[in-house]
Amino acid sequence: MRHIWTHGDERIDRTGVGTRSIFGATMRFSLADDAVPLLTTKRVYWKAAAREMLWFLSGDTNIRPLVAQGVHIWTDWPLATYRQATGEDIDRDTFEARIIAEPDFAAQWGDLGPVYGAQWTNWPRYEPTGDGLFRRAAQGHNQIADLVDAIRTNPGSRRLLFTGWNVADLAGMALPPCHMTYQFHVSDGRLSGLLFQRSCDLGLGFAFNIFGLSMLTRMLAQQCDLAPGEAIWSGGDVHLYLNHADLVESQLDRTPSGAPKLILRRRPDSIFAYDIADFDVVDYAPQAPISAPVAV
Ligand code: UFP
Repeated sequence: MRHIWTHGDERIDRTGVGTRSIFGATMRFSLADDAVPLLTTKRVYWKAAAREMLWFLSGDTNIRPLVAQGVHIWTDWPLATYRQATGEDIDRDTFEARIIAEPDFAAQWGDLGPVYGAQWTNWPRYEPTGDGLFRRAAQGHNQIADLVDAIRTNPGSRRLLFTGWNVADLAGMALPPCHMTYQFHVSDGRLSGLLFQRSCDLGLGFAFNIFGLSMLTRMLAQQCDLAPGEAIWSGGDVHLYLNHADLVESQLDRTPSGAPKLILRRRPDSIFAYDIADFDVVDYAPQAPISAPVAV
C-alpha cells in the first residue's frame, strides 16, 4: 500500500475517480494450521466475503439473497442502473428494501447478468440440434464440480483451474470479473490456490478477494482430503483510489498484530453444501473499521 501510494503512476480510470497504480504484483500466505490472511489494521467483515463466496458457489447472480443477509457490496451497480433507467432519485436503503420485499422488482433490477456464479457453475454449453445448428444446453459446464473431481482423480494435473472470464458474456455483466482465474496445485498432500486478479482496489476489494481465495482453497482441501498449502495472489492493475487518502494514511499509521485463524466447523458432503455457520474466525482482534467510498 505504501509503495503504491508513494510510487504508483497516477492515472484516470474508468470510474473517473483517479488512481495510483502499479502493474503486476504477487503476494503469498501460508494457510497451514488454519492461518488466514485477514487484515488486522482495520476490521474486515469476513462474513460478508464468506457469504459472497457461498453465493458465487450457489450459481446465483441476483443481489437479493445477499441483500437479505445484510451484504451490500453488490448493490451499487444495480442501483446505478435503476437510477439511470428510471431517473428516480431512490436512496440505497429504499432500493434494497424493495429488492427484499418485491420478488418481481428484484428479478427486474437485482440481477447482475452472467457474473461469477453463472460462469463458475453454468458456463454456457451448446449441443447440436441435428440439422447443423446448435442450441444452448439446459445445463452448462459446472467448472467447480469438475475441479473437485479433477483434484481428487488427477492431483498431479496442471489444469486444475476455473475462470469467470467468458469473453462472449462480458457485455452482459454488471462488472467483468476482477478475480477472474483460480488455479490449484497439489503437492506433498497439500492444496494451494492461486488467484489471478486483473484489477484490484487495494483499499477495499483486496481484503475480500484474498479471504475468498483462502476460504475456497480451504473448502476444496477439505473436500479432497488434502492439507491446506498456500494462498497465492497475483494482481494485474493494483491500485489505490485517490479519494481513499484517509483510509490509506490511517492504515499505514497502524501496526499489524495477531494471527487470525479460519476454522471449518463441519465437513459437508459436497463443495456446494457449505453454510455460513460452517465458518468461524478466531484470534481476530482487529483495529477499528475504516470506511471509504466505493468507485462504481
Ligand atoms: N474490484 C476489486 N475486487 C472485486 C471487484 C472489484 O478490487 O472483487 F468486484 C475493483 C477493482 C476496480 C473496480 O477498482 O472494482 C473494477 O473496475 P474495472 O472493471 O474498471 O477494473
